[in-house]
Amino acid sequence: MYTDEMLESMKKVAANRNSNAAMEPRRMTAEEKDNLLAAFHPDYKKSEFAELKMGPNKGEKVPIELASLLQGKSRIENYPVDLSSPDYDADVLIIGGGGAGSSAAIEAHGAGAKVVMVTKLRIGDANTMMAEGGIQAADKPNDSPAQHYLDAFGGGHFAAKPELLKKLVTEAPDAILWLNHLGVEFDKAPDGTMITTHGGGTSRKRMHAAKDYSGAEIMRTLRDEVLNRGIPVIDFTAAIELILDETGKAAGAVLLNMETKEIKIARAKTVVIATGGAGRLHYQGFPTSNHYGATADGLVLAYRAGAKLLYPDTLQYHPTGAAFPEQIYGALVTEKVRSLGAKLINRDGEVFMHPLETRDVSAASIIRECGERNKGLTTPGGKGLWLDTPMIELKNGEGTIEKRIPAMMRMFGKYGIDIRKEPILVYPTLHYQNGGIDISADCMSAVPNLFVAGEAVGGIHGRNRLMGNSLLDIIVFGRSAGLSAAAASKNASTGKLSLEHVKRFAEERKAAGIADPEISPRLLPSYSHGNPRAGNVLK
Ligand code: MEZ
Repeated sequence: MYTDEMLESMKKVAANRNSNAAMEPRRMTAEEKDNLLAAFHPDYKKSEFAELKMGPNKGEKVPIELASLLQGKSRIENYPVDLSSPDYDADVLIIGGGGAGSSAAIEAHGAGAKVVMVTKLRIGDANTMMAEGGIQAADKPNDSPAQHYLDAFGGGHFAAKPELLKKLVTEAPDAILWLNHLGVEFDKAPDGTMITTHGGGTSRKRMHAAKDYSGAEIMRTLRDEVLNRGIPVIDFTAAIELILDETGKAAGAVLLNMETKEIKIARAKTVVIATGGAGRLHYQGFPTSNHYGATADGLVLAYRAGAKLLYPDTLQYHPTGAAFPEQIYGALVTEKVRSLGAKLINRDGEVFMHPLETRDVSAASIIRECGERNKGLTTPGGKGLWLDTPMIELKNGEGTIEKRIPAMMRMFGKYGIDIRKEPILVYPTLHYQNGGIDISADCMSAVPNLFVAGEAVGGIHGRNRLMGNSLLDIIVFGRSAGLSAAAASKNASTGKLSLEHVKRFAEERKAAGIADPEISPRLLPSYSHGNPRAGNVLK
């Protein structure tokens, strides 16, 4: 299965393992990091960005694929939609069935609101389900939310919106308690204290985990809670346009049944967008760790309705996507593998960086090692280098891998790779959208009564996110969006439903001279013709 080059290189990795495991690689200086990012991080590749010609972020650069969707043609542009007799009526309409949407639904329901959730796949088909390594919270005696803030603010290049980051870190301990009470099976020591580890860029061990399927465990618990409460979940139903009222407030959504293609109307006093990320747009041709529905839909809907985006030009490439075998190309290899002691090793068996630099720095360093330095190995998808997993048991003792990262052991084991004995090949994979819809601390966007939570939000993490702060933000901001929306719905009445903003957007697009616009939101990725960057599967 392995190529000769891989087998030769593996011998060098094994020969150097003991000395590599014992060494402490130095951290890069701030200047080294800045230079590295500018030269090798995909966010700096100017040719991959396009300037928006219209909408609230006109004049700003975003990834080419996103520009095409944001300036796209509505699915209902030439399609008469009857708003006169809505199919669903809610106080709070939640768009998205992942961790943020579910947390919002639970809290809004708890506050007495009539909640309806719509999701284009099924509840739980979301990036939350695929998160592995853990969730951060400063709840140990040697730690504090202030310390958590400093780590995340620095890691995000001092660009996070202070009020959002403050909310994230101060509400984190309560988020963990909330999940624990709901039934999440966190890893605990025999005395009941939670086991915590480091992530890249953290100064304290504050990563709480459920082995290496933390997201699946959290999503399982949230989904049970939504269903046990009897909250209506309309699945296989995508929101394809927001509905506003005559004063410009969010008032519902036009829905598309993904199976029958029927159009339905949801009227609501408030709307929460929790549609997640964009990995399935495969920016710059990268593979992705994201779930099938991650196509930036919420950004498109909100943009058309007048909401501004913050940092839509910054993406996270997780340093360690699987680079081999081909069947799992791009799948997430959790950062917890490095937290437990595995180091990144080049073709010559050399450690070339500290394993727990922040993600953007780590990804850029791997790209440089495989590219300019030509110290990577050829894989079916391109290049890769080693993550020396056997080091974990050298450092922590036999049995650690099976106990702490069983999902990784299983994922590679399916292909005959025993990660306790052999290193694995990795390369950066598109993982997270750092930017998104701009919100205030109560989760409201620039469109009144339109709330946003989870990966669709921009600005919580600045221009780079630390591991475990995303599972945290879906809980903190999901809960908050649910509570804010429920409170706002008490004073809101549904006015006359309107899609005038969609018409106006079409006129603006024509005036901007955008020819042959793509239909958006994309809803599902297209893998036709072997080109994941091309096309729109649902016309
Ligand atoms: O926060 C994340 O993205 C995360 C926990 C990923 C991982 O490496 O496991």
